[in-house]
Amino acid sequence: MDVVTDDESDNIRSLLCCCLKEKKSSEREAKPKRHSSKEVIELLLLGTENSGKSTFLRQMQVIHGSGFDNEKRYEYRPNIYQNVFDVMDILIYQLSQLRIQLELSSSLILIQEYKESRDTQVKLRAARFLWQDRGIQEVFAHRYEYETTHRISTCAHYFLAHLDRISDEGYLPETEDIIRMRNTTKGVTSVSKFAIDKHVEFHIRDVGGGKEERLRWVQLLQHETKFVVYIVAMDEYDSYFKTEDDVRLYNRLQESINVFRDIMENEWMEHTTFILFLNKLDVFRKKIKHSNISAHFPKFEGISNSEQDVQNFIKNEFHSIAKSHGREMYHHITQATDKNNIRVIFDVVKNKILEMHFESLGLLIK
Ligand SMILES: Nc1nc2c(ncn2[C@@H]2O[C@H](COP(=O)(O)OP(=O)(O)O)[C@@H](O)[C@H]2O)c(=O)[nH]1
Ligand SMILES: [Mg+2]
Repeated sequence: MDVVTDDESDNIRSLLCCCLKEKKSSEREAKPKRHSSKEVIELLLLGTENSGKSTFLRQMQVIHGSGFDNEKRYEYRPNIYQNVFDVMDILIYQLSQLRIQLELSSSLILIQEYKESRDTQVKLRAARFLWQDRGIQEVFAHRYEYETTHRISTCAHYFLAHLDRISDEGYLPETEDIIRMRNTTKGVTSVSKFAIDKHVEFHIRDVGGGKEERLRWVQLLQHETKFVVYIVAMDEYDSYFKTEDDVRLYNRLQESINVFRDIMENEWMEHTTFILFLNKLDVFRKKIKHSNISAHFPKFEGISNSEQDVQNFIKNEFHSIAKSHGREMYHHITQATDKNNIRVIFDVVKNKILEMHFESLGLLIK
């Protein structure tokens, strides 16, 4: 859970603005880069924490990279275990907070075992049996009541549902597990290179989206970034986080809009093309059936359980900011966990980027 004080948040935002403004326009001319004989296109992934940046990049590794070999899969094991422990820690804690009864008396011993053991396999086994207890499942069903302080990751249910497989000693993560894994990105990860064809290579950079991590965006944005994919978790319209003093609640979608505005307000970003990904379509679709966006965004006008109306509203929140800065922006509705969806969307994005890139070099023959 990402908790910072208001002051900290304001400081970070103003620092982001100042640093961005420092760059002189003469320094920001985007220069095409060449590595050997290939044209290199740099793409930076931005967006608040949990929006799907790393998932998109891992999906690219599957579609346009070499996927994950066994060694790599093995390396992901602790991370996947941590996804299980993160959710189980919260469920056990909230069990007592919500005063929900366990279904089975044996679960009490399992909780003790889970809490006290330092052995990964013992903890996994305990988690596996605990998840079968209806009391624990009930705590999970109440997750929206405590998500402001103890957020349960989007794919937590997937990992709990696959605990039989994951808790096996010989477990080797499947591609789907790696795609769905939550891994808090710290710092700027190295560039992932994808050879799209003989002539073009995409260099995609993923960064941490947490508040304290956003300072690092400055260094990257000063780095002649021509193309930015800004990712938004559409399902966050009814989700909040608390600041350290526990007084104010901040809407996560509003936070993403604010961060986007901060970036747009910087004049030296004028050479950067933004592509908006409205992500987590699957979660969003389920959510709008029971959660009314008007309760969180009173200015919403439309039918609250209409996928199209709510999507248009969210999309327009971002487009109006881009437009007020005279910027054109492309957007796509995405589901980063869905390989086919990302394959198709990236193909469209790639073609558009190539068109713009070669046009800027004066190489496009119309
Ligand atoms: N169901 C679903 N989960 C998603 C989608 N995109 C990302 N996630 C999950 O959301 C969590 C956070 O994603 P991540 O890529 O780590 O976000 P980041 O902080 O922006 O890098 C992970 O568990 C992902 O598997 C999506 O479109 N649908
Ligand atoms: Mg990440």
